[in-house]
Amino acid sequence: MTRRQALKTTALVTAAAAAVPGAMAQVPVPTPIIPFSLPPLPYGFNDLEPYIDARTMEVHYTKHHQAYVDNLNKAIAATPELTGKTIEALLTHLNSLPEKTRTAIRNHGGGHYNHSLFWQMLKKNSSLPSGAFGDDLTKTFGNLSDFKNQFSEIAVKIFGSGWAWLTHDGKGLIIETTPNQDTPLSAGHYPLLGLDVWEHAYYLKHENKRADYIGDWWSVVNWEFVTDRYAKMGS
Ligand code: MN3
Repeated sequence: MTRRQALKTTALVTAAAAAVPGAMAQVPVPTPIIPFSLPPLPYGFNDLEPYIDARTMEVHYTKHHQAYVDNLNKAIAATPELTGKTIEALLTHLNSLPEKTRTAIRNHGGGHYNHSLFWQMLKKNSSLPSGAFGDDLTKTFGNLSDFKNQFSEIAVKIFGSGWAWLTHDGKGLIIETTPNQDTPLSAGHYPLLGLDVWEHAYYLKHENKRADYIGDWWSVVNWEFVTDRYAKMGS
């Protein structure tokens, strides 16, 4: 019997023993489940130039977002009873999460969720808001330019790191902000458009000039995605 055959035989015997209740058997180490991964970027790093530069896109996606994913997976590994839950389910019910990993999931899970949305909310040469979304946006904020002004004013004033959002709170469209990587989901709000104002999102190109970054960001907002997301709301 070769060593390989011997190992195979041992494995079979172990498996058979494991099937017998109470039998002394070594429990095989299960393949670790890695629940979350970096979603594919729907464009190349340089496709949003000159508004968002390639280097910022690359670092933001491959380093920052990847770190949120890795740390979220570590938190899930530490509380395996959460394995298989969607990111939306985890973030919507933060208070029901085990205390041990609640903060890690809030921060890193929030980072993963927010960035996964953020990449999809960017596109060069998008068409403008339309359909029911376009109508409701106008009814709530005035014309598109009025909305942009109100949103920009709120986003520029966020102290420290966080996000500005257009959400639906169950009654209508609102502009709101969240600190750090908190997400509107945790307040029961449905995010439609989000702007990352962490310095890592703009510092390489825009340095400390957040207002310039916001001005450039409007040129690459994917209104088609937002319009579509509004139409799918509640479904
Ligand atoms: Mn970011």
